[in-house]
Amino acid sequence: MRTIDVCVSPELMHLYTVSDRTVVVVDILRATSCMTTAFAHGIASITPFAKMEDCLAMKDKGYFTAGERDGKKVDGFDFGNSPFEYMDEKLKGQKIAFTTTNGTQAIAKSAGAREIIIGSFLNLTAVTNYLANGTDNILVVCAGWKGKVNLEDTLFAGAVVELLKDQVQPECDAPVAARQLYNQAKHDLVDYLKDSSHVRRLAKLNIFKDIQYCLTLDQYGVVPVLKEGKLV
Ligand code: 3SL
Repeated sequence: MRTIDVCVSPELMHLYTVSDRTVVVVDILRATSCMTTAFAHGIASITPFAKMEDCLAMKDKGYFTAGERDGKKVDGFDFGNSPFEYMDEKLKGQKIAFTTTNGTQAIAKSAGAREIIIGSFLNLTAVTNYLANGTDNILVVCAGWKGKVNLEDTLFAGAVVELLKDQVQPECDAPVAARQLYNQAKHDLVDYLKDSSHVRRLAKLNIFKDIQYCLTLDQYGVVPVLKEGKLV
């Protein structure tokens, strides 16, 4: 039987071999929710960067620049990290260079994986169908917050484990715990997460609308895949 594991923080990536796995990177609040939304609204590609200066340099190469640090849009960037910005008609068919505090760092730390895909609650069923049709063992990489664990990414990982429970076997207790948490939380994710650290952080920025949206299931059927450094 195929296996699934959950890396609850990118700081733990040294514990995992990824060269033969499909890795699902998740940053529910909000990087991978933005990416999913952008592809659902017709973006051509998103190139993720760990470093801000590398991202900004893409401006001269015909890219829109986008992202945040500590939740706030970076000065000089075209777009921030609200999923609602990625519904903009003017982004259709365009290329974005994107950097965020945790999400794009988690993608960088997953380098070397056989395949990297992007997950969010917005494309949960599309992601699990994609994984169900594959043959690789699976690793869900949670972006967390600056190396620390967060609840919303762990819940997404648990949702993937729950939906694939008949096809894949947990490798350690992280997927088992994530699944149990998701089953406790699934009836009302917004309520379950109300005291979580990043919800409190984003609430200070007054973006409750983003939180609610990012916790909505199955809005889109897209599955962004990393190919030659670009999500397509
Ligand atoms: O860290 C990230 O990648 C972001 O998604 C964080 S924030 O939601 O924009 O604060």
